Amino acid sequence: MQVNDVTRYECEGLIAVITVDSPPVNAFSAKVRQGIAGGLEKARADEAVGAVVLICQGKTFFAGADITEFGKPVIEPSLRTMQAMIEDFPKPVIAAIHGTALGGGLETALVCHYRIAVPSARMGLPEVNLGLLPGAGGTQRLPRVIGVAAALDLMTSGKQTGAKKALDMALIDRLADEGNLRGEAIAFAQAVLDEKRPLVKVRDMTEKLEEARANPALFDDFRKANARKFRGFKAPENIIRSVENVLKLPFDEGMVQERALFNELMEGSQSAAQRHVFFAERQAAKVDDIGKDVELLPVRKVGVIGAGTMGGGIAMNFLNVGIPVTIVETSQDALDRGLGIIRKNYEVTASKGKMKPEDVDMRMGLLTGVTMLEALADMDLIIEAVFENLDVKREVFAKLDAIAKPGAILATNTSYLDIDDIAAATKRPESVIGLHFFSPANVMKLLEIVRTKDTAKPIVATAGKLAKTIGKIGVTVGNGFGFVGNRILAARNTQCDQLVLEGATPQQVDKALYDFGFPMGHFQMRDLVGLDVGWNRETTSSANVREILNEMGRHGQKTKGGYYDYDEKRNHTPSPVALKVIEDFAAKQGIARRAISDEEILDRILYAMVNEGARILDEGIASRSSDIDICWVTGYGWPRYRGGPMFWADLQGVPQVLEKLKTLQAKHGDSFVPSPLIERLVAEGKNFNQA
Ligand code: 3H9
Repeated sequence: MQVNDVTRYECEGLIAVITVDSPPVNAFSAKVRQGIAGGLEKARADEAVGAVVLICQGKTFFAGADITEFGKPVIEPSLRTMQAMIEDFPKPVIAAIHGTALGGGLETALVCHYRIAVPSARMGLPEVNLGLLPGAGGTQRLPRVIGVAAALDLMTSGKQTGAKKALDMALIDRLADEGNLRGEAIAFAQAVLDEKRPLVKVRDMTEKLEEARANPALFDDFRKANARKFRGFKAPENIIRSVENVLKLPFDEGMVQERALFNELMEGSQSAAQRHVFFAERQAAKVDDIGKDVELLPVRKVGVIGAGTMGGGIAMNFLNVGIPVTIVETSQDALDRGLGIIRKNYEVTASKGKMKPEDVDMRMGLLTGVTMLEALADMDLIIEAVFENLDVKREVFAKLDAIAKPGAILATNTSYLDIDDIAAATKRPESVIGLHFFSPANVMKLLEIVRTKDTAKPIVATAGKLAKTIGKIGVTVGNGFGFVGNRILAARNTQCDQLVLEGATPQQVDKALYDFGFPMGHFQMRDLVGLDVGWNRETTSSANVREILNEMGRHGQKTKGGYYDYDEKRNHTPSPVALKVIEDFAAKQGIARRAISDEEILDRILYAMVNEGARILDEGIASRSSDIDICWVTGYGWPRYRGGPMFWADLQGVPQVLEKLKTLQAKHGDSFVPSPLIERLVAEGKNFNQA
């Protein structure tokens, strides 16, 4: 019998089964909560019912609170009211878990009296990723089940635990056979009745807390050990404080405090930013004119041209998911070096226990190294990762055109060049696309999928699917200098270079960016990447500080000197040599150096970036402002808790952004001329998200 359109109620002997079917992920929407409450009422009223099984249909158990309801008035029963009904239910309630029990989903399983799960099920409290804490009792109940240290780790990392490990930790009571969850949950419920097992309430458990009681330093040790990881984020600290309450307060008071700490996060800008990122990541996978009907091309064999750092990293992505790769280099030496580095990378991963030793050989077994492009004739996808020079790339593509089979996807990993120009070297520009990986390519999440005016839809759709397959977040962007990410980086470059000439030091600029939340400063990043990337020894002409540093052999970390000096362990210190170069160059340019405040540094950098983002949006290079945010959060270290440059701009208010740009333009010139889009948005009373 249907309780409502997402909840079914059935009886199997003495057991009532409440089944929720609310795609896509059975989040606790008002309807779901009402359905469960309705089901429980029926089970309470029916004297023939001895126990209740709570189970879900579809791909997963409850994935948590319905995030789309956050910030709206609560419709009763709230999640907590519904949980109280379950916990205080006079008959045993058994949670039957498959898929992922996440957030409020796991918290609801924890108010059930017993839990059973299939081996493939996964469990976790990922609220921290949304800038929140588990606010439906998770911080108070999980430590009581698995202990304080393990609970802190799970909640502050958002990690998921598999069902077998969950059984070991006593997070669940029983494993069911895969595919027979309903049957086994009913049998388990019957056993609970037959054995007259008690109504176990996690809230009453205390045994697992003893270890932490004996070690009160645990919390501060945990804070210290994770200080770097948690830097800037508010949610981990609120989680820790809430777990501290588990030891200090009676359960009900702990719950009151949990709610207060949850509300504090919910009302703050960090959670809004992180929730924005959550939806923006999913939105990025959707391309307006590419529906589900667009044909996807098979990608069973991949060719990579260039076995340097980039080519090697790109190849690893495919090897990691079992797709064979043929990698091409011009000489046997370069090829051997490249293959050696890939193997070494895998061996290092294995030595850290993050990969089985036998997987190293398995992955290397999928890799073929060659020195002839002709070996790529039967590849489904070929990715070029050679030197960043238009003529070189055009030459490669002209050759590929003659070699690659019809229908093959021809991709370039260029970071700035015009892909239409590259595609024009072939007779099949519709097959050409940009796949812009970020260094290190096997680690960084972002993949800019660059679509030219000619790229065929199946090629774009296939690239999007492929991004998911290899664990990347693909953002489809248009073809234009630097696409999205690097074009905004270029705007940041201009300001950073100018700021140091006008009087700031590299470390002052870097500190401002670090304090804003970037993992490292601008000049540190340049030194890390290498100042010689894109520098040409033949044509260099001391035209800027960077060229001069390169001419002096200061290429960054690898030469122990760039904008900073580096010791053997790559620790950096301010460089008097680099500062002298900057001062001399400024003098040559007639720039009078002055004291520059941190506020000016941040304003100039951030507003220049936002302005460039607005231009990119206006030109259609990005199709939505949230795509720009995703590029910068996942590719360039923009702090997730600030949501990306365009979200940050919306938070400032678009009229304020316009005012600020006008002020900066008056003081610092034309690089701050506001994008026409900003003027239009202000006139229309809209923000970037509505552009
Ligand atoms: C919470 O529980 C707070 C409580 O502690 C306290 C409350 C008082 N709500 O990811 P997918 C949508 S906070 C609403 O592509 P997958 C998603 O936007 C919550 N919508 O699928 C997408 O929509 P669309 C804690 C949600 O198979 C669609 O579902 N829980 C929610 O790759 C498919 O999603 C979490 O943080 C939601 N909770 O992965 C879990 N979840 O199709 C968040 C998803 O329109 N969810 N959607 O783009 C996930 O991690 C993944 O979605 C999941 C499935 C692993 C479940």
